Amino acid sequence: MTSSSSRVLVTGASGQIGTELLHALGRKYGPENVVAADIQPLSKNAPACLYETLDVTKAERFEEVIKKHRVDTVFHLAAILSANGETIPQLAWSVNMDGTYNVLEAARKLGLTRIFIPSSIAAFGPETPRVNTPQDTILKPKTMYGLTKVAGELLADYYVARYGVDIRGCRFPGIISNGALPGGGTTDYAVAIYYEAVKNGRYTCFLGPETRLPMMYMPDCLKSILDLMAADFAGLRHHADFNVTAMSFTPAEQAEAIRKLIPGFEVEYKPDFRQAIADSWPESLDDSAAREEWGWKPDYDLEAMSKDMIEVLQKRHAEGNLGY
Ligand code: AKB
Repeated sequence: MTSSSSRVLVTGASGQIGTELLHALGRKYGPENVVAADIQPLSKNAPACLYETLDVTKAERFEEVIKKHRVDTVFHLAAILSANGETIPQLAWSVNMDGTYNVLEAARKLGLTRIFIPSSIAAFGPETPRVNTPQDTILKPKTMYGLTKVAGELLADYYVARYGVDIRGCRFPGIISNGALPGGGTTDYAVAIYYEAVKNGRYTCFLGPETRLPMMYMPDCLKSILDLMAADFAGLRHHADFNVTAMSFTPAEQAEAIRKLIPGFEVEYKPDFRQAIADSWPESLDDSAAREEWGWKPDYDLEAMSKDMIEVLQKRHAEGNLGY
């Protein structure tokens, strides 16, 4: 059982989710029990915690870090996201596949208690039903990132069934936050739009105005990770592939929500290669399996999230500390 005495490792700790997960895990387990690992230095918004430089493709080093800190639980967030994955598919394969294989092998060999490995809406593809996408459906993605996520989900199921390793994970939609910026994803626009609205009152969006995608605010993302990790394993019929969502909107609808708080906010649309990626993803998700199996329920919708994002960013901007 993961308990309050766990020692946890977060890979990809400098990233958008990693930076804020470090804070949440520090509160839960105590900062002395949280080890941050990344190939990059931590974000300036990260809390004080133990840190190791780690390239997740290096299996021996991965195991060395786990042994050195007597880690029993890993949150394996290190990954190359969808847009960067199309720019450098070979790197996406190696980081996403070798990294996932290495953490699973470490769990098997070293007897880790529990692992969290996120998947993504990128696991779906153009042949998947796009509206209210079912939990169990066609998984034929067209991006390198997406296919590594499908392989990761299947590999996780294999390690659960074959070796009894306890692995959990969610298919995350676009995650919106104000801690560390996202890097190299197709949904990054939904974060940048708030920063640009606060800083410049205008934004040039790399997706078209009617591109509807599922999204989630960071507090809900952290809640989903912690709740899924705390759930009774015996009650889970799925493992590392739970659909989770909080809202779905288009860039035009998000701009309208922002305009209610920043009147006169202007958006120009210049779709680039990321449009094709977004067009191959669901518009909305059916997350009833997560709701039934471990009680998933989000708190934030578009209005509540926009209000919070803009309040936080306007305050930081006024203090000369927007970080963008
Ligand atoms: C991306 O856009 O690549 C990610 C994701 C949806 O997994 N944010």
